[in-house]
Amino acid sequence: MTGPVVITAAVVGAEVTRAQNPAVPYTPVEIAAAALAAGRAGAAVVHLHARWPDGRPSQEAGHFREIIDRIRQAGSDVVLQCSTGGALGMSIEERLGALVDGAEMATLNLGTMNFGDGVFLNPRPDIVRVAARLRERGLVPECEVYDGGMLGTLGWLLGEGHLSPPYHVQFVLGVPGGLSAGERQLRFLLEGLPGATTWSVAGVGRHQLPMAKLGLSLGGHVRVGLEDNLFVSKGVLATGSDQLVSLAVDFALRAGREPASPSRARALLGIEPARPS
Ligand code: KMH
Ligand code: ZN
Repeated sequence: MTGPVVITAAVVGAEVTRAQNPAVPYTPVEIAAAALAAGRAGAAVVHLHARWPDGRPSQEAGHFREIIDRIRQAGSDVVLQCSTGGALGMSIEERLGALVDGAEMATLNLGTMNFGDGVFLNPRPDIVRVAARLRERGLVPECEVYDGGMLGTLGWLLGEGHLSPPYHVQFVLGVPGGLSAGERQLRFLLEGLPGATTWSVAGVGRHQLPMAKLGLSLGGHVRVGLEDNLFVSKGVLATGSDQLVSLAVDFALRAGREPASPSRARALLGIEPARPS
């Protein structure tokens, strides 16, 4: 497989903590620094969450604004993707707080599921509401697919006109409660995609790096970072999401895939070219 690969760095997430890995960023300053380092390492897209200074998940617009401003003020043109997934237990209104000016993409989670010991609530009316908000704001949706049935919802959204291209699909595999991470599972999902689309894969925990290699070999794009995985190898903590991005870059080059620049990623994902700030 040839063609550039869009590497997304999920640098913070909502669930992982500094007690698990001291490199998990919390403040806007730290999150922006992690995003900038990931961009320098070769990520074209950063998937952003926010935190309160004590590490609790935040969907406060002010936090997202500060993160984005800091990334742009540092001169990075990395593609900015904000999470509307937030954290378990947040209302949909709270989750939409992440949609601030400057965001270019945002996630659209395609179904309710067990998520570890909790429940990640995404009833269909909420999905439709998030999709409408993304459309209003001109954001390219990244559809988060954790299990096979969510592809049915993707097809329904397209059929009802709630979603239309450009959109991107992210398969997040290995969440306890979702589809497990493996080649058979990914191939099954790819067969179920309703129509041509760009797609990417994110493996959770120890599946992250093997799934990145698999995604590369199948012609997809890949996501790595501390949100999904805290380790660089068995028992060895990653020093940051940039280290995981560097590994993904190595895998890509070995697979004959050039890591896409942010501007190439915008063209591939159907995002308007970045406006000079
Ligand atoms: N924190 C997870 C429950 C997203 O970013 O859109 C959901 C999540 C998905 O991280
Ligand atoms: Zn996320």
